[in-house]
Formats: sequence, structure tokens, C-alpha cells
Amino acid sequence: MTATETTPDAGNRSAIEWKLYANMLTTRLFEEALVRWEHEGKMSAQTFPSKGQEAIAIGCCLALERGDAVIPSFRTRGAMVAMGVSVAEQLREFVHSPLAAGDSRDAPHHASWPERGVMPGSTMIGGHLAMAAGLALAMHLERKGEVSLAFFGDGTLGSGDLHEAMHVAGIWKLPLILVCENNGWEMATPWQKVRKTQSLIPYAEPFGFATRGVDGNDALEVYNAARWARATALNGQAVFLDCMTFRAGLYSSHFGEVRGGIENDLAQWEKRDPLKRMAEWLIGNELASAEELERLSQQEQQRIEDAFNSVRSEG
Ligand SMILES: Cc1ncc(C[n+]2csc(CCOP(=O)(O)OP(=O)(O)O)c2C)c(N)n1
Ligand SMILES: [Mg+2]
Repeated sequence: MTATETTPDAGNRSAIEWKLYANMLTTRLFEEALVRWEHEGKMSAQTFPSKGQEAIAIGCCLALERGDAVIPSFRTRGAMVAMGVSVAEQLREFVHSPLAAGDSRDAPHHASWPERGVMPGSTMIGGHLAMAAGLALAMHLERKGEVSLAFFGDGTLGSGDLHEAMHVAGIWKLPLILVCENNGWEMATPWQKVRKTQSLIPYAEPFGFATRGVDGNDALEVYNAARWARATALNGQAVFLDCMTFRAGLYSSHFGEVRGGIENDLAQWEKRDPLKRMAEWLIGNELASAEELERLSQQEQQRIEDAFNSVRSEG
């Protein structure tokens, strides 16, 4: 696989800002296409779009190094993109291609490519965090200088698995990085109904975690926080990154929008869209022009359609 299969044109642009932008663009357009194909009846697998939250998975994964492991949440398609799994490889899981890596037996949002560091997730909210802690324990015992990084939504606070994972990782000083996609909603329940503070840092600190609140809609800030987290975790303290964000898209392609009265919040958060902000950064720093980014977007849309047609003809 070449870099351009995964990131449109980022292969020859080395700046991290370009990679962050290109990966977010791929993820945004890919998920839009996945929802459209399902609604057009071209495939049946459900998509959980990460629109508005893409910077978290991508910023973190681009900060990792060879040998590190990522355990996705159900809303981190960007992790697969940033870990180098091509659009075609991901699509095979959606359409049950005979060439699917995991025989397409798993839900596409937690399909895995262990050789690329993408480990299986879990449909049971929080279930994957025990696996993340187990991986971190193995890495710790083998002393290989690798970290285990897991994503989860703030709705995971009610899952005992999160607390058990924090308990062992904190006390055993495991190289574990827990990354919360803190969008203030648990499906259709706002955070005020289930906890005292929106931040989950007060829950992680007593377990001995190093913690950092992050603007989850700023890809560069996420990337820098994840680099710090990696160094801190390898230095003997597990890390909790609380990434504040807002889901700007549907709960899922099956369920649609489940949150009532969010119009004002949506309008406010759209101004802080991570893809738009990175585009403005690239243009402001004369690393790209608006025309160039528009052309890139069109090329990427075409590349995604071509991948779908080619994967559908495989079986
Ligand atoms: C153990 C368990 N309980 C309930 C569910 C149903 N469920 C699926 S997603 C979800 C909400 C999770 O909240 P969050 O992770 O914050 O995701 P968001 O709605 O913000 O995307 C729930 C309760 C589940 N999958 N597993
Ligand atoms: Mg949430």
C-alpha cells in the first residue's frame, strides 16, 4: 500500500499539519459516502459518523510510533485512516467482501488490522478498555517502549470496565493512554443528567493518571497532547486525555439525530469545525490555497467512489 492510497496527496507533503488535514478530509468524505450508500440501499452496514470529532482520533494516531497499539471506539474511523488502513480495505468490511481482513465477521467500526496496530474494539461500551489495559501490561512486561492507546466516548463513564482499567493502569504504572471523546452526550442523554462535571479528569486523577484537558477540535493541539502523553506513559505514568468536542453529525446512519434542541449548540460548534480550522491554518501559513484544497476534496471524493466500485466488484 502506498501513502497516497490512504491520504490524498499527503504522501509528498511532509508537514504534520498537511497529514492532519488530509486524514481528516478522507475521514469526513468517506463517512459521508458511507451514510449515503447505506441510505441509497447499496449496502446495509451501519456507520457512526465522527463529523466534528475527527481531530481526536487522527491527532492521536499520527503521534504514535511503530509497535504502538490503538483500540478504536465505535466513532473513530479516523484512527483506521491515520494508522494506514486504506479506504478499500475498510470498505471490504462494510460490504462483506471475501477479501475482508477479518472475513467481515466483525462490525466494520471495530474491524481490526493488528499488523498495523489497529486492535479490535467492542460493541459493549467500555469492553475494549480492559483489552487496552491488557495490551499495556504486555508491553510493560516486555519493556519494548510501546504504548497502548484507547478511544472511548464520555458515555463510557457508567461502564465498570473504564474504572477497572484505570485502577490497574494507574497502580501498575502501565503505558496506557486513555483518550475520551468528550462530546457532552451519551447517545440522547446530555452530560448534566449523568455526572457533576463535563470533564472526566476528576474521575481519572485519583487513579494516579497524568491528565490533560484538550481542545478536541484543534488537530494540532491534540497531536501535541498525544506526543506528550506517549512520553509520559513510557516514563511510568498512565495518561488520560480529556478531549472536548461536539458531534456535528448523526448518532448513526440507522438512528439519525437523537438529541433534541441542539440547534444553537450545533451552530456554535460548526464555527469550530476541526477540518475547517486546519484548512484555515494551512491557507494562513501559505502552505495551501483555497483552490488547491477544493481540488483535493474533489479528487478525494472520486477516489472514494472508485474504491467502492472496485471493492463491490470483488465478490
Ligand atoms: C454496555 C453497553 N451499554 C449500552 C450500550 C448502548 N449504547 C451504544 S452507544 C451508547 C452511548 C455511548 O455514549 P458515548 O460513548 O458518549 O457516545 P456518543 O453518543 O457521544 O457518540 C450506548 C448507551 C452499549 N453498546 N453497550
Ligand atoms: Mg458522548
